[in-house]
Parts: sequence; C-alpha cells; structure tokens
Amino acid sequence: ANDHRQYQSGSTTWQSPANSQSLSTRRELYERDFPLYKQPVEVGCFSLDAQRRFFNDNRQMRYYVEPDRNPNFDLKDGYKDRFVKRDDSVKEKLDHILRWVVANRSKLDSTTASSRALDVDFVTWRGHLTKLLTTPYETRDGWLLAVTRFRGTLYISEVETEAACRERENRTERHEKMMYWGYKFEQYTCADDIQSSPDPSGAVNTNEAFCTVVQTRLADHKLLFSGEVDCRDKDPNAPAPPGCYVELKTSAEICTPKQRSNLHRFKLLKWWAQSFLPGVPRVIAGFRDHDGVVVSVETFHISKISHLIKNEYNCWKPTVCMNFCCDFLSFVKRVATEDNPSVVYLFSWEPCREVTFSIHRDSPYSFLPHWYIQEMTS
Ligand code: 0WD
Ligand code: CA
Repeated sequence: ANDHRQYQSGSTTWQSPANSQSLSTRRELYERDFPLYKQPVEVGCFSLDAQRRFFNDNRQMRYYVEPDRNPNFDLKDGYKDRFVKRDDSVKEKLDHILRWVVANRSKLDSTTASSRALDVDFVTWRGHLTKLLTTPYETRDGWLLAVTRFRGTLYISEVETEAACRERENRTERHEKMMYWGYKFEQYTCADDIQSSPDPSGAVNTNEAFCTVVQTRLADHKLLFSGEVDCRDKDPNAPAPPGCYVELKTSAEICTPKQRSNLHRFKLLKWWAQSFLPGVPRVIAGFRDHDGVVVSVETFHISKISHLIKNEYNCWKPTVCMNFCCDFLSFVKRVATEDNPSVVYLFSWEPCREVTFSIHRDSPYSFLPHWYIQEMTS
C-alpha cells in the first residue's frame, strides 16, 4: 500500500521514507546530501580453505599479476574436470564472521561501561549491505534479511527467498558454466605468493576464500562487516589494506556505445556498491568474447565511477544508495528493540513494494549459534 506518512509544512508536502511499519524504497526520497561514511579500517581478516575450514589468518590471500596487453584467457578451460564447486545449499549464515569475532574479541570489546559486548551497532556480510545499497534501483530480485538484537548489537543475516532458491535449484548448464568463468579469470590473474606466477593448470575450488573484516561508520551507525577479497597489489609499497585490495570481474566485450552505456547504468552500480563499502579502490574487469575468451582488461577506479556515469541519462546515484542504506539501518534500530538471541525480526522487500517486517520467536529463522551466545555471555 502507498502509505508514506505525509507532513504538511506551508505549501510543501514532505514525505517521510518511513512510518512505523514500513520503509519506502522510492529513489526521490533519498536524493539528499551524501551521508557521512568513514574510511573503512581493516580490523582483521580470515581464510577459508579448500575444505571450507576457518583460519584466523591471511593464508588464502592472493597477489594480482597484471596480464599482457592482449590477453587470451580461455575461461572455459578446466570446466568441469578441474572444478570443485562449493555446495551453496549449505547456509553458513554469519558463522564465519562470528568465529572471527570470538577469536578477536579483545580488539572489539566495548571500552565504555555498557551492557554491550561489542562496540558496534551492526554485524553483517558486506554482500548484504551491497543488496541494501542497490535496492532503490533493483527491479528483479527481492530480499529477506533476518535481524537479531543481542547484547546491544544488531546482527543481520540473509535468508534465501523462495525465488532465489528456485533459481539456484534450476540453474541451467549454461549459467553454471558462466559462474565458473569468473573464478577462472581469478586463476589467470592471481598468484599464491608475491614472487610466483598464476597457475591456470590447477583446479578451481570455490570453497577457498580470503575475507577482510572492516569497521566503519555510516552516519550514526557503527558497522562491522566482512567481505571476500579476490587479491591484493603485490607492490610492497602499495597502501595498507583495504587500499591495496583489487576486485576482479568478468563482463561481455563492449562493441557498441549502447553496450558501454548499459555497463555504466547497470553493472557499475553493483561493482561500485560492492567495493565502495569496504574501501577497495579498484575493480579490474576482464572482457570476454562470445566464446568465453578474455580479450582485454580495464581498470575501474571506484572514486572515478561517479564521474563516469554522470553523462548517462536517468542513471543511478551513489547518494541515493547510501541514504537508503542509512535509513534502513535506522528503521532496523527502531523496530528490533527486544534484546534476545532467539528473536528474529525478518525484513522483507520485493521490487515496487515497501520494506516490511515480521517477528519470529524460537523459529527456524533464529541464526545466532549456541556456541556464540555462550561465548559472548561469559
Ligand atoms: O549465507 C549466505 N547467504 C552468504 C554467504 C551470502 C553471502 C556470502 N556468503 C559467503 C560466501 O560464500 C563468501 O565466502 O560469504 C563470503 C562472501 O561474502 P561477501 O563478500 O559479503 O559477498 P559478495 O560481496 O556478495 O561476494 C563477494 C565474492 C563474489 O565475487 P563476485 O565478483 O562474484 O561478486 O564472494 C564470492 C564471489 O566470488 N561468493 C561466493 N563464493 C562461493 N559461494 C558466494 C557463494 N555463495 N557468494 C559470493
Ligand atoms: Ca570478484
């Protein structure tokens, strides 16, 4: 229903983006000054190995090796005989981040005398925040975000929507193959050690991951989140993390101005949102031909993307993304008031709708594991 609360002030009608029960996602409501977003600081990292085991260190870090001017990377190579795919029906929720928190609690403990166990308002995955940033422009995929307040901190963990579950279970062979291409590009451009070269003859294993953990603030929201990082600059004089990190992408080769425009209007929104959040300064895109061969690479500097898109008609705006995310987090703080690890506030959104929520007690939505609750209560 279209029930934005309206305020009358002289002849101007002000629309508030939220009433007590829902939050609007209309772009116009978020076109204000860019909110304060503090430079993200890396407070730690962790690695997941080939068996998806957690390590509180950077053993899975990789180093970017710049390809030739005219690369010829066949992304189809190794599919499927050298491909170990993570089982994505296993829902890991926030478990890896929580393991990191437990192992690094001394770095995060609240210094002020408060009942909070951690000195942050929100703990989540970077990918969940990316979805929030792009929501005002999303026309296809909705989302479900489960929120639990525990010792003053709000934990946000995604729940797979029915549509996403159906899509995952019915992925076509072509789609599975295209998902492999992105990982194969990483293998052509990343080395395990600072002095070695990439080894495209090995197997691609998507269980392996290196994740950064960053702390930052969006307006009055203190955030702690983790995101997977593809590789880093191998120059020892490169800036400290996250400034040395590089995000890798693949995309279809650009042959016409229309294709370039579509890249700016749709893909750069996702690329910008994902890397801006943790302060990753550049995205390196490998452009592939119709046959899955990377024929060129291009660097996109995150700080220059807002200029690149200014000439596009009816384009996305970074300020709308950030203001919507900020207002959503305020909405969550207002709604999720009961401090109880077994209560979940489930926020849901579908395109052309408002964000709404429901409340669940001791339900299958509960996601904070017992070991975490026990650890943080002692
Ligand atoms: O339980 C869940 N629903 C989630 C688990 C949601 C999101 C992530 N995860 C796990 C992933 O398996 C991964 O280890 O968390 C880690 C990534 O977190 P993130 O950085 O917050 O996620 P996102 O920004 O969406 O993705 C970053 C990269 C992707 O790179 P591209 O260039 O495609 O955006 O993480 C990888 C992927 O390389 N990735 C995954 N790898 C294996 N399985 C998955 C996945 N389901 N999702 C993303
Ligand atoms: Ca990537």
